[in-house]
Amino acid sequence: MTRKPRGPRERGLCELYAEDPIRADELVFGRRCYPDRRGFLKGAGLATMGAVLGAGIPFHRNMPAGLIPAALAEGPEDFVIEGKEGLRVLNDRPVNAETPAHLLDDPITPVNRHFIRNNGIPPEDTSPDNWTITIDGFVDRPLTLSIADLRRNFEVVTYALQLECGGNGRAFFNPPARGNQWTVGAVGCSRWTGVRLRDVLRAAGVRDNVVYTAHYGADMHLSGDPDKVPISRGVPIEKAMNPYNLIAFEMNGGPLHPMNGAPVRLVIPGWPGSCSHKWLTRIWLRDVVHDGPKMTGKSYRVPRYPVAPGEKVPTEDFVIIHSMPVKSIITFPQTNVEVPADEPLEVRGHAWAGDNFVTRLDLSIDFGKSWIAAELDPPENPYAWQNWRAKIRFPIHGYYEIWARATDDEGRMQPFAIAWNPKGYLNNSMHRIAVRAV
Ligand SMILES: Nc1nc2c(c(=O)[nH]1)N[C@H]1C(S)=C(S)[C@@H](COP(=O)(O)O)O[C@H]1N2
Ligand SMILES: [Mo]
Repeated sequence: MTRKPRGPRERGLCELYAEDPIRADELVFGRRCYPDRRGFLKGAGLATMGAVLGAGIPFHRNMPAGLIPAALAEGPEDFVIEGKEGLRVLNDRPVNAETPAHLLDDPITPVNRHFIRNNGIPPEDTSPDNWTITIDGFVDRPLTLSIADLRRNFEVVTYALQLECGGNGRAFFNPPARGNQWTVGAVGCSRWTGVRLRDVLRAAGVRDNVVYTAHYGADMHLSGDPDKVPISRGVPIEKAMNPYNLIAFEMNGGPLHPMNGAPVRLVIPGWPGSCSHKWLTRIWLRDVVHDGPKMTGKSYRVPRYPVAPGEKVPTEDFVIIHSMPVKSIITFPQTNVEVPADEPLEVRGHAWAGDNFVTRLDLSIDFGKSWIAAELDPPENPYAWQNWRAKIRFPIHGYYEIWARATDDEGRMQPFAIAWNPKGYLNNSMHRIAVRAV
């Protein structure tokens, strides 16, 4: 991996805007940042905004006051990870990299475009031959299985499964939340091949008192201390028994990328990505809610009631995140491109909804005044994301934003505003991209 020096971006650009809006404006106008309303819009009237965007804004009357044009919300691409070209690296220790939206255009995410979220240092030896996974705790028959044992003793299945980090979208929180400043690209849907977690747990004999799984892997704590565990999460046993959870040893028909958990990982789709343990070595069945690193405190938890932005919330009022909320992404066109005016253009992307299905996808090009229903495919299998497309015509030349809003089978929609929470999880506000019709 090659890397350029880390800049102030690690703080998050919303944070920079909060602290020094003038300086932030300079950065935004000079480079591209994640602007917040304070600096940009204070002095900028419609004419200035049009000048910055390089186009007039036909639907400017519908623009909500204080709206930051999506044209300015793209991140930099500074680093390269082998086999992950084009990903935007947010951190190199541990390695964290997201995929720009337009590189997620494929119906199934190629290995080189699947995001990476590490909490520790990945193992150096990821050869499958001597790898084993232990199932222990409250089971009738503790098992230690090689990858060959998994293939031999259990039905091998392939599913397209969407995986999203619980912190995807954190970059847009204000006040900012500490942690990786993911924009929209900590999500992917590859085809995973493996055995059902359920089948393996049943073979071990799950005792009646089991309430939770506990996952362990071969990665090392950032401190290098072998007695410390970087992350160990789990799920309620009812969720663990869902037939779409896999112990996966193939990604898109080939080996897993070393950064995505080679040679074998869990994929527990629809819940925060942190449940899908990489470099899997052990599943411990427990009679209490698991309390491993990043299960407790405020990790992967949200307040159990709505809170105002910036509000302090006592730790005991946080609850563990289960299903992820309904969400979508626009993958074509790429944000900030020129498109033809007065001609139909195909706009497309994906939508997903945790344990639920997506039932509709609507698009707006006039800042939410009117909506156009997209054609929405059923998922390839439950827990695959759903592809959608629509033909859109931009009536006159100028600056437009395309907004996408998915609705799930319980009628829940993506909001415009972020439901703020202290750790910056679950931001499912609508994806907005910018285009200039010429
Ligand atoms: N062993 C291990 N598994 C892990 C992690 C980790 O740091 N170590 N990160 C988790 C988190 S927070 C996420 S979002 C997903 C990301 O999976 P990916 O890197 O394959 O995209 O892996 C999860 N599994
Ligand atoms: Mo994550």
